[in-house]
Amino acid sequence: MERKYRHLQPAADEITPKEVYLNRRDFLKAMGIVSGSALLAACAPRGEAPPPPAATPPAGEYRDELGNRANSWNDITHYNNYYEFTTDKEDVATLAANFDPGDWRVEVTGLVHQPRTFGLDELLRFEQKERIYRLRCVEAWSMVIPWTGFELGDLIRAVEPMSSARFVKMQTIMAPEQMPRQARTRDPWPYTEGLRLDEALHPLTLIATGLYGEPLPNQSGAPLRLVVPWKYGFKSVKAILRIELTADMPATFWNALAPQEYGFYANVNPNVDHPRWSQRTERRIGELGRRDTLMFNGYGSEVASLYEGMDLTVNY
Ligand SMILES: Nc1nc2c(c(=O)[nH]1)N[C@H]1C(S)=C(S)[C@@H](COP(=O)(O)O)O[C@H]1N2
Ligand SMILES: [Mo]
Repeated sequence: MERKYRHLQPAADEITPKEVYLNRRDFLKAMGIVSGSALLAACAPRGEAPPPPAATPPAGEYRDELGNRANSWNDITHYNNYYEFTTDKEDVATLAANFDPGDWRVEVTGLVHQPRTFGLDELLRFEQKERIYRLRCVEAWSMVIPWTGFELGDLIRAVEPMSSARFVKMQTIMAPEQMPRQARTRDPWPYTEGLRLDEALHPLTLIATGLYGEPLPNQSGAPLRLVVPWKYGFKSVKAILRIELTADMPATFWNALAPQEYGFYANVNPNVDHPRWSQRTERRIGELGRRDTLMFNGYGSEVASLYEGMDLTVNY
């Protein structure tokens, strides 16, 4: 177990009987192997959405470090943003069900000493971790999601960044024959996102390969997607195919579509309104009423130092 971020793991031993905790830990330990083969199976050319977890997790077991209960599998996989398929959140699951990722490989290139293309099996060799993170969409809704995956930093260090590298650009697949809105619209596909290198190397920055210990379903970004919990959800690009280290800040999908509304940094900030709505509160899916939005989505003690000297009242 990683020490520094131990508090970001579920405090399971405090809130569940030891027996349940140990069983689940043992299960997760086996995950590296289990999810490896399961992921490969998920790549077989079939049109079935993966099943929900065999057993519903014991009530209260999955909580974030603030004590918030995780959203259900059903919430997390039936209320999605995935504009390659549709803008209707409840239709993503159905429309993405037949998406066939094929023999997925991730090209890591640009300002690195060891450019490399990774197969999924190789990526699953990076230490797999569980992280229960809040996801705050720029549209002012949120969820708590138990991801499994590895730190993006592990991948970046493996390709040895050059000292000239300052940013990391991440791109999804271009597959208009499978993704109806790529064929239908003139949006700047493929969906591209980026981070500053120090953000990408931050230990909270995850490449998720699973959800509730199951392989990532298509609607969640199979076979792998970024998760940056202190930023608005649109930064957490799904179905990553290509990662490039660059000297200059990369152009991004939402910034290209509406630069005055969606900045590059996009840190969750209740004090900076979206031009068309307030960001002060949010609707947690599955709850009545609204919650206060937290600065950096509640991860300020971990990440605020990355932005020292930056004017946080600006929508970057
Ligand atoms: N490729 C791609 N990634 C994407 C999006 C998208 O439309 N396409 N939407 C983003 C937005 S706006 C959000 S809020 C999150 C939603 O992730 P979820 O559907 O797993 O909750 O995915 C992000 N990643
Ligand atoms: Mo979003």
